[in-house]
Amino acid sequence: MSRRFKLTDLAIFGADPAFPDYRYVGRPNTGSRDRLIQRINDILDRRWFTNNGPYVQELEQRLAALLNVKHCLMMANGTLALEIAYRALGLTGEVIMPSFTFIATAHALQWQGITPVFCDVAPGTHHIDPAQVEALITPRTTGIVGVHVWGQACNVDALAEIARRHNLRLVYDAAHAFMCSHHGRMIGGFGDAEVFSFHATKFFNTFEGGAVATNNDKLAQTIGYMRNFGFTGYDTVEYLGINGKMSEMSAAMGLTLLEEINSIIEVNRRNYIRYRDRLADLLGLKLVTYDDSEQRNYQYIIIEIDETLTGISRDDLVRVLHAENVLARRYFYPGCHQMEPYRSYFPHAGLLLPETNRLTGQVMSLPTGTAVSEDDIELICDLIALSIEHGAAIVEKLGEKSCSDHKPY
Ligand code: T4K
Repeated sequence: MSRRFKLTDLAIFGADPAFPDYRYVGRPNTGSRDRLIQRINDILDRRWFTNNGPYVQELEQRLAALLNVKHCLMMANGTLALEIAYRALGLTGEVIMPSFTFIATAHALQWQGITPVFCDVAPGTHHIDPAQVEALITPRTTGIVGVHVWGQACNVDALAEIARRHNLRLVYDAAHAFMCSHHGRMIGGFGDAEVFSFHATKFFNTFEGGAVATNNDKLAQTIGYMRNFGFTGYDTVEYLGINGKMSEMSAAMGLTLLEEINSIIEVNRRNYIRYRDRLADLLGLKLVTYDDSEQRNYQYIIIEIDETLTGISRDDLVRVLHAENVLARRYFYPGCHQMEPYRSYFPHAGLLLPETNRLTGQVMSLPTGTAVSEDDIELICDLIALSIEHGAAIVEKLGEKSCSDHKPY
């Protein structure tokens, strides 16, 4: 692995890739193997594998304390957690949500016959625009879903006010925002409920997993029943339920990673600062910055590429990096409204989403986390700087090749 300083050092011009193996966005953090194996042995000895086992209960208590919420219900994954939260809150008809999010936020609604109504992001932010939310409310609207994109809170005050005035339920997709605060208060306690993802690619993972956090006792009880088929007693079913339970193996992973959570965040922060310092002077490249006065997980390194200034598009930059084995990702490309079934249901939705359309064409995510070294970041930044310096030559070389030509793993 060596620094890259001239155009012919780039793999698209025939050089060896900068990295011999892939650098990923979303490489899982692993934690102490000894502690995990110890817990797995406990699980095997106990022969209690799932259904509200002791590790799940312990994790729920620890997370509720960390997030300063009354209830944190562990789930099999974030998508099921969203579905159960939506259902337990009685959402029906239409629900307003941003299109600039991972597809699961929308699918969890549509899966239950609820229509996601796509809202634009507020200019200058990556978050749902409260002014447009208000304009999208109809007699069929029952709720709003805000997404704390990149771990930064969306406009919770404005959304709470709109929800109160129109008697709507308010849910937050907090999949990116575990261990993040807003005005000093931990994300998890806003709205009627907040939903986390603990998928392998999140900085805190339980292999697959998720949670619903809420301060509402009745809602927590309903969610608890719904994630276990609706059972309220040994032989009694009172709700339409599903299997949303977290397994003991997943909880063991969560408890193990929790022991190292601060050092993982510290690595993410160190990586963020290194990227921030190295990318600061590149014209046309804007890094999403984190306000250090809040608690942050720093798990996403997000840049926006303005091609009119850089001379190279976001997609061409992704192609250059992929050739170097740096698997940067386009997010949230192409936007929920451009994916099926929504693209067919609402073919003109994009007309109301100019900011979302701009962002989905400009935003990308760079590798970080404990699997990425400081030297890796130096080299990735060299490659980005070189690509911007020689934008025109790269664009000519790449021609019309599509960014989705390959998924290289
Ligand atoms: N809401 C939001 C805002 C979300 O971001 C998500 C999930 C959800 C809701 C739903 O929560 P879950 O139901 O997932 O708990 C990934 C994840 O699958 C997904 O969890 C995540 N968001 C989303 C942003 O990213 P893909 O399609 O990008 O995954 P994939 O397979 O391409 O993996 C990403 C990268 O991670 C790859 O470069 C390889 C690497 N990787 C992945 C896995 C699974 C590893 O190195 N090891 C692994 O085990 O969706």
